[in-house]
Amino acid sequence: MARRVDRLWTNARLLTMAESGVAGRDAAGIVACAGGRIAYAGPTADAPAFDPAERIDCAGRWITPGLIDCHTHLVYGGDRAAEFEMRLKGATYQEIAAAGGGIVSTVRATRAASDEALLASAGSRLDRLIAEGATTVEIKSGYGLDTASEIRMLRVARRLGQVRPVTIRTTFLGAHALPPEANSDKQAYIDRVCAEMLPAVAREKLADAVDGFCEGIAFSPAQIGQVFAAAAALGLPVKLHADQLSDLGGAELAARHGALSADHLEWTGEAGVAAMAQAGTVAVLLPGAFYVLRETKLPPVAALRRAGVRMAVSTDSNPGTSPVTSLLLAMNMAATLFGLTVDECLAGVTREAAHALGLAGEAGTLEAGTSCDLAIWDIERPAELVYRLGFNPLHARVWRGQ
Ligand code: DI6
Ligand code: FE
Repeated sequence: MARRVDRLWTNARLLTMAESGVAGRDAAGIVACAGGRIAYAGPTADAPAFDPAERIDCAGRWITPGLIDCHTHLVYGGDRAAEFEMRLKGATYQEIAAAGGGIVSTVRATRAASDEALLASAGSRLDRLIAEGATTVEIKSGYGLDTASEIRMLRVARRLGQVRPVTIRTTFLGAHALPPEANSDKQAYIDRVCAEMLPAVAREKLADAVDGFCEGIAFSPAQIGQVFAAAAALGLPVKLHADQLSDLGGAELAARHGALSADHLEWTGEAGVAAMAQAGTVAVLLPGAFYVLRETKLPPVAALRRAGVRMAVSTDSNPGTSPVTSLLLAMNMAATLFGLTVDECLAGVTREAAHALGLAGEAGTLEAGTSCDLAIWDIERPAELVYRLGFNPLHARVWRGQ
């Protein structure tokens, strides 16, 4: 008896991204979907008999898992075009931040924006990601920096998941920068993050994870450790903006707290890589920020690879250091600037990005049981997704089987 399914995509070439096999490439494959989940994805020859309600002929197109952007700051007010112009004239990111610009200027604009304005501007950025095949997007808070504003950002992020056909994961980033009213007292602000902001966010179940910015212009390892302990007490997983502009031991700190991911990592040393490998912490590489800030210190990709650390690739979409809304471009930059292979780039925006969000087995691969999130591409070979710039060959996108 043929198994009844909702949809069957036939005559496709599959990049299943399953852990086994060379990136799970199947020259002639099918995908079957039942109840929004993949019932089968693999070679046509090995497939059981299916009786689909709908059959879609892919005419030899490639199917990958729907793309996952595992590190974004999509919700914010205003823009930072003026700061971009200042940097073109020679000011550095750190100088602008120290002078009250940078993240804090976006905090002012975000607090001043209405919920509707935040939803609209973030929605249009999200649409750019969706148009390139994204089916899961992580969104951080961190431009509110007081309880009410952080909660507002996270509510807007959650609402985006109701008004767009995409899975949204939210991350509380209260420890992103010192708000203007904090009078330079970082410790008092971190105490407030732990005692007031984080519990309020957790009470409303508005965050799937907790993040922090460990950096000279932001918070110390001890302060981030305090935030991570508070997150653990509330049962929330953690991740970290680590070693982006200097090596404060961010990778080790993240690993010590069993973080899902440590992100950026330009300044991470051997000890940090070893700690991440030991803890199973994913390395999230963010070449957009590296490019925009014209950084020269490269993340330790060869060491991460040698140590078997999973490497994800993400846009870091934010108004200051990475005004990027293209995962295809992020892959190109990860290859050209960081030396990732095509297979590493593709895994970085699918399977490994799922690991960075704690969604392994739920998204990021084409395997029986995972959410039926697909990107169907008009390409001859997968490398085209990485090597072409400003080219979007998405033919169709499927989210939860639709
Ligand atoms: N690192 C980044 O790249 C972003 N945040 C962070 O902690 C930058 C955010 C911004 O400049 O607005
Ligand atoms: Fe970031």
